Amino acid sequence: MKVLLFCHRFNSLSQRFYCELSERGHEVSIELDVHPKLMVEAVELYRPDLVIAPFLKRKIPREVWERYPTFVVHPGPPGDRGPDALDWAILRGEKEWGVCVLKAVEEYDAGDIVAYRTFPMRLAKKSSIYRKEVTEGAMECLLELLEDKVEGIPQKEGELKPKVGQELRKIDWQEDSTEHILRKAYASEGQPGALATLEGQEYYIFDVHPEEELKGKPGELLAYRNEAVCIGTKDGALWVGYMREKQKHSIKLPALRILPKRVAEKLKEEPIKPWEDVGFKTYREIIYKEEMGLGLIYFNFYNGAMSAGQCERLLEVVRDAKSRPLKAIVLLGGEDFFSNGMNLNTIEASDSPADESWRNINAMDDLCEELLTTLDKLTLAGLKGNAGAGGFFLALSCDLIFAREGVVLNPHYKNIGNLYGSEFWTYTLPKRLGWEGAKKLMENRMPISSRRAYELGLIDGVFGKSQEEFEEKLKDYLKDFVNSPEFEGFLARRKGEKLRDWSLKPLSAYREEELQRMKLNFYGFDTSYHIARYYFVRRFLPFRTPPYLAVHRRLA
Ligand code: COA
Ligand code: THG
Repeated sequence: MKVLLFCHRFNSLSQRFYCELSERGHEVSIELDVHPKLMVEAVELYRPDLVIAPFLKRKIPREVWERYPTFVVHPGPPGDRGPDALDWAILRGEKEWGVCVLKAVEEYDAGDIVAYRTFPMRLAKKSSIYRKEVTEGAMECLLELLEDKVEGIPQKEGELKPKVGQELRKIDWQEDSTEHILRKAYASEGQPGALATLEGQEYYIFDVHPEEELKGKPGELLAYRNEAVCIGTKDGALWVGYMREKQKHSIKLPALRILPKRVAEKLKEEPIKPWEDVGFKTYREIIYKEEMGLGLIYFNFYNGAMSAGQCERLLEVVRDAKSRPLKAIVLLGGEDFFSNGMNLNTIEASDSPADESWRNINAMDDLCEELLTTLDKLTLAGLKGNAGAGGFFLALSCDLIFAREGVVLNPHYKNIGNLYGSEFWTYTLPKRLGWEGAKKLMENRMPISSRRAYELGLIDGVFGKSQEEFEEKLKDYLKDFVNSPEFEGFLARRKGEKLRDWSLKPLSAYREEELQRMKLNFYGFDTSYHIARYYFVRRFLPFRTPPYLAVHRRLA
């Protein structure tokens, strides 16, 4: 079939739909929501068998849904309608929620329901519910839709819920309990953020975590840890990891970088070491655990973006693990993302983005080098969530890579202004795919599923539907493997192979060659990287669908 996807942005759900459809043999093209006229033009150019809107805010014109079978994904159960479905569900404390695929009609979300799933709600960030429960549910609905045995059921009578305004999201430090503040912030996570007043100034807050030890006056800044700040509430305290200034198109940054210097400087540090086992809820950036000879490293960096400082902190933990009596070092990334590579936001906000890019990529490379040169232990990356660009190649610098089913990978650097890329990809990628295969993958610039990556030989295994199942299976496999008779032989062969490779061409030569090309991206005449990053971090919407997404526009 020819499937056209309408998206507000080519976000994680749209990418998952793209992978699952194209890998099942369908031809998929994408039209971003730029203007209703262009949506009509897109179907006329492409003449699709099916139109699906996985993530769309604007109305699909009548000319489209009258002539082509057209379906929308709504992140709510039957009977629910409107633009901020998950936001309402979190604010109202719904116990059960869902996702529907419905037929597009004139009225928003009022068409027949062709498939739906329900799930128990967690008290969690909107973006987390969206990336896990909603995405998995929507995928199952999509597969039902493709099987074509679907009989629509009429959407229940229900009024269209309006958008959630800032009056419901805004934090009232005097009145709101910690739980209420968490709900407001969770319901607003990702976009648009919840407004909060700190030291007389209003900010949008993100990446909010509960705190069970520290206490302080409501709205009072109490401490910092890494670059997050702890704030008192009327019944306790909480942590804010990221903030954004109030004006439009400001950049989300670690909280400590947004607060005025005079405020930040007065805060006292409340550090926790990665290996410390605290028995209460609080904010942790990197957690290190040991289990039966395995060194497990978790790093929950917001949006998977790794600033130079975060790379350095992670490097230190990897170095410590290397010196421990372990069989394996296991990188487990964060919950929503494994990693998305260097942090474009902190780069953009620095005094010299070119210098900061250089610092960040070198910090990423130091981390990869430390992993690559681990010869007496197994290194392994376990991808519970998505990975892209340098974040994927960070995983590739480990001996083995396993991923959860349904993970979406962007194993290339093309999407931010044609970066050449580093992280030793010129060493690790051709080893797995050969030079031809590596080149093809790098030039493709579209996402692929973990399953496809496994078929290509890019990763070593795919299993587990949920993150819990994935992590459990991964640990079980590893505990067997590191104690099996084959293990020492595996390590010895791996070591021999690496040393042979590096006697032909030293690892440092790969790094230098890549960084020479990156230097041109950062400091050269072609400014595409700086321009692409400028628009990316400010979340500007595209003013046209790029031809690499819109197959129909390429043919035309
Ligand atoms: N450096 C810095 N930032 C990076 C990065 C890097 N290297 N790599 C990725 N990121 C950031 C992106 O900027 C983006 O940030 P943002 O959250 O501030 O926009 C984020 O990582 C990943 O975003 P994306 O892939 O676009 O989104 P998503 O699909 O994973 O989730 C949601 C975003 C959940 C907020 C959004 O899709 C949503 O609101 N969904 C609900 C939709 C809904 O309710 N629809 C109803 C019908 S209208
Ligand atoms: N039918 C058609 N187009 C659609 C949907 C549909 N486009 C996507 C849409 N479903 C997804 N769901 C919604 C539901 C409500 C709103 C947006 C997307 C909504 N939006 C405006 C707002 O944000 O305030 C309302 C103003 C406007 O219409 O411009 O309410 O089922 N054909």
